[in-house]
Amino acid sequence: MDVVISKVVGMEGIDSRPNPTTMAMVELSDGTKEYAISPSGASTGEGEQHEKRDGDRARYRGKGVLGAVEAINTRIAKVLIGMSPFDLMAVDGAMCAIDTSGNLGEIGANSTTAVSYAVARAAARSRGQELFEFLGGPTACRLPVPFCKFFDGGMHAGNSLRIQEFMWAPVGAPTFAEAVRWLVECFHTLADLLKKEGHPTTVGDEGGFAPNLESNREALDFGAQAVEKAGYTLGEQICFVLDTAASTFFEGGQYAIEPSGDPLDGAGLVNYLEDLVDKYPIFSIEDGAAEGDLDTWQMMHNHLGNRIQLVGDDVFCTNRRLLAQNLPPNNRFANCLLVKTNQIGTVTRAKRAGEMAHAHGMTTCVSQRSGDTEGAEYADLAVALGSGFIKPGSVARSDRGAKYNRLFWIERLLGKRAVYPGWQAFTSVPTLYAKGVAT
Ligand code: 2PG
Ligand code: MG
Repeated sequence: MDVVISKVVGMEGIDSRPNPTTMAMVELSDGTKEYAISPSGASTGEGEQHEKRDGDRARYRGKGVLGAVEAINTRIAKVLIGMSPFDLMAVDGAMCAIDTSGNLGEIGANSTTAVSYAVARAAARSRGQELFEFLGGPTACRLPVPFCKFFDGGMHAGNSLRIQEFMWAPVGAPTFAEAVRWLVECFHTLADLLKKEGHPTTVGDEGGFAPNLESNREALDFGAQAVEKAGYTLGEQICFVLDTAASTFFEGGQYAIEPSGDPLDGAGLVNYLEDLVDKYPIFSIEDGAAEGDLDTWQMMHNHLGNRIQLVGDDVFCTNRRLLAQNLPPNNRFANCLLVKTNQIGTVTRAKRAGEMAHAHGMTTCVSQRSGDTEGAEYADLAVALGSGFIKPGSVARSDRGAKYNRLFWIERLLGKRAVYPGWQAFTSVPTLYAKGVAT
């Protein structure tokens, strides 16, 4: 007898922030049971699929997800029961077809994300496969370079920093496991430096430190000092990566990117970022401009597109239709796609967006949400896609560490087949890619 989906159950749980979130359990006719849980963002793009919340102020300050859970237990379960779990594209397609809103507004992307991953996990387990093998097939063997957050700012912390994410990328490491060792050592060294200067070592939503610093340069100087004191070479072994999340400090055509000082217009912002790239080894910037400000994106690409990776998050929302703005016959303004499953609602859609980016010479970075969970499925998605990069947050806090730990296992499971690309992950930036070829 063919194995089919026999039960789909939704439940309300909590994420790392903590806010309520949607959990799903899927049971197959062979008795396999698997679970998954949806994450949730704070700095969300306008084009994201809809996250269904109850709005009942008497429960969880209005953030309850009982309606989304009900959608899983009724409408989604009804459609999926009896379907093959192995045809994930059909399962995901059937779920999305229930919803006529055009943005999953009726059943909620928080329902579909949890169910989609639960089905994928059950299918993999039923076949005795790892999730990355089920999703990526036998050739999936590339580990992503982790972007490790050392400072949280913007909407992810209550501190002075406007840039949301200051990160290290261990591009010179020989393996994923070594890369994480370097990051952990740098993280502890940074804690020592902060303490010495009288700053708190409490962390923000994604596990990065969240001190009140006076400028972005001060933040980068701390990051640089930590790398060097820990015994690594900045710009060779470890480089900087930023997610400015510019939409969050864009108001009235102006960007307030510094903790203090006058806001900048688009041209001013591009000059500012170019200056930072000249002074520090920053090799990737995500959402350097606001999502609706394509002129500034274009200007940024003209100035920096050949030197560094420009990652689109809010501007694409993992959506192939939005990604098409960046492909011929339109002008390219970003060379990397950020992939977040819950932004688009299903594993299949996220994977297809990543494949579309790759097919057009862009890189991909698979990402956390700031409200994340113990689930580590997107680590498997990164390997399945062969993404050059993953953004799990800092190495502190288990909601972030779960993804690093999953990738330790995947590297081990792949054994000699495992590839850690380091610099060569920068396939859309030839000058950076070449550094990996030279070493
Ligand atoms: C981002 C994400 C994840 P959020 O902007 O890239 O780091 O943040 O989940 O809050 O959208
Ligand atoms: Mg982002």
